[in-house]
Amino acid sequence: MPVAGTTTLGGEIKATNRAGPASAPAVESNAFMKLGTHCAVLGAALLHCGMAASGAALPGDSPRPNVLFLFSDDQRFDTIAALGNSHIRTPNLDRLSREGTTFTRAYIMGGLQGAVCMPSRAMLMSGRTLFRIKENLAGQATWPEEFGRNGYATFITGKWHNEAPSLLRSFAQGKAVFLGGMGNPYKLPLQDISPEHTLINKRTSGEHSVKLFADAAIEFLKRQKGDKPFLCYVAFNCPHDPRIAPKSYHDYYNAHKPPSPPNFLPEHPFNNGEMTIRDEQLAPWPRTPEVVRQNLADYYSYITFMDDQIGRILKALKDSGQYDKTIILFSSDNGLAIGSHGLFGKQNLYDHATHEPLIFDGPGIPKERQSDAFCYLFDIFPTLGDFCSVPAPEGSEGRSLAPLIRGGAASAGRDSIFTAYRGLQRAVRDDRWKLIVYTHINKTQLFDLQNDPVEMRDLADDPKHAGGLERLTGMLRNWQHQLGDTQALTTNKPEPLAFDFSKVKRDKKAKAIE
Ligand SMILES: [Ca+2]
Repeated sequence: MPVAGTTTLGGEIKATNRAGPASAPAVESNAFMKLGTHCAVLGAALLHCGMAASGAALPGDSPRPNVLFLFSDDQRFDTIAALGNSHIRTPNLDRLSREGTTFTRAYIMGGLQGAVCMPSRAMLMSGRTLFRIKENLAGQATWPEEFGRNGYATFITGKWHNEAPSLLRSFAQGKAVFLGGMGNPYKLPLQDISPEHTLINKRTSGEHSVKLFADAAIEFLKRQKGDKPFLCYVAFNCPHDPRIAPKSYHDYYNAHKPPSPPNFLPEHPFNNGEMTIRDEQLAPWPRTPEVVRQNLADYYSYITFMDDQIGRILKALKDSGQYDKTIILFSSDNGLAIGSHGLFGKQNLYDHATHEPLIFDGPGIPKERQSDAFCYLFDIFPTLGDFCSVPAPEGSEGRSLAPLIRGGAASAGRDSIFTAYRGLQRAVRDDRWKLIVYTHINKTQLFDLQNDPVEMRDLADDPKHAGGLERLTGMLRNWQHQLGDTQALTTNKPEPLAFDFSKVKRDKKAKAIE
């Protein structure tokens, strides 16, 4: 049964935790809340040894921890049971969250095209902000390259969406690599990286790709004897559509369908500039609760299947004897609407599209902690670099979260988060308020996230909030200036506000947006 007050989709974890299960840790504003004596003892031990300040040495007998990087594809932030979703089963992600530190306000900066995965991953790998990346990373150094240069064995399995040259530059070893955006998991084209840094063994997956990626990671982990630290990057093509899991998972969720989200709408209330892109064509208009619930059931089936594969990888890590020397990281490249606000895709700036799960676990990472410090996915590698004594590649702009994790800082130094989608949408959020600007129609939305975490009550036209609107617009312009974003926030030739769905012919075989 859902916990009373639990927001399953679109809600903030902060609100969820307040009403959530007794075991769910609470969030303390821009700081950590310690739970239990264990982490307090660990924190004290860290300080006693001077490790928190040094940044290099960590508990355990290795000053250079391994990294197991688990990365999913299109997974919303609110799809982990331990973080307050009582409708999904994610026992292994739950365990990671309980045994580690979870950032509850992690975001992607957005995308300048519909296939948001590409810029998201380019930002992750390079540490660069949105307007300074090349999506194929040509001429831009990556963090895995730097790990390799600094003595790490680097390995990839799974999805790489930034083209072959940057892949071959970034990882020394690779097995079952999918170079692309999406595909049927049973028929996915896979390749390996040869010792000569070429792509070999091109084949079709045959088995489910998510299982094959876990198999490849397990095989790599079995080979590790501790003579050299490793970076093992496992990028699942899950839960990106087509959402096909083994039948038993679909059977379970078809019998236990999640409810439609609290911010469900049959149609988006105005033309956001991206009303009929392929992702939006995955369900007919008007959306119905039944169709949304079926899509969510398939989405959750796929996530639970991936969670079981993550369990296999974690067991292999334990069996390898490397578990206590390994930092485990879990995150996802972008979110998805699936019925929230009448949308289905990731081509918007509501929280469900840009807000990501982010968990750190392992040596030096306090257990059972959450932070609501503002962070971006391009902070992940700077953080890992900090823990692993790997210097930043040229151009990396992300900030290490390690001081926060170690408890020596109150925040990541940001008081707001900026997001962008093509030339169409810009948004900024601070601790309480969120502004979204639609540049092609001269429309602005203002949400009070404290009282309306699912972004349903637009206060932009309320004269009471005129001052707040001005303050946030100034904040947005300041971010644009800092990032080199020249997009005008208004237009002289606005498109009509309303969108007429009756004239749209839905293409059921619409070209994939990756
Ligand atoms: Ca994605």
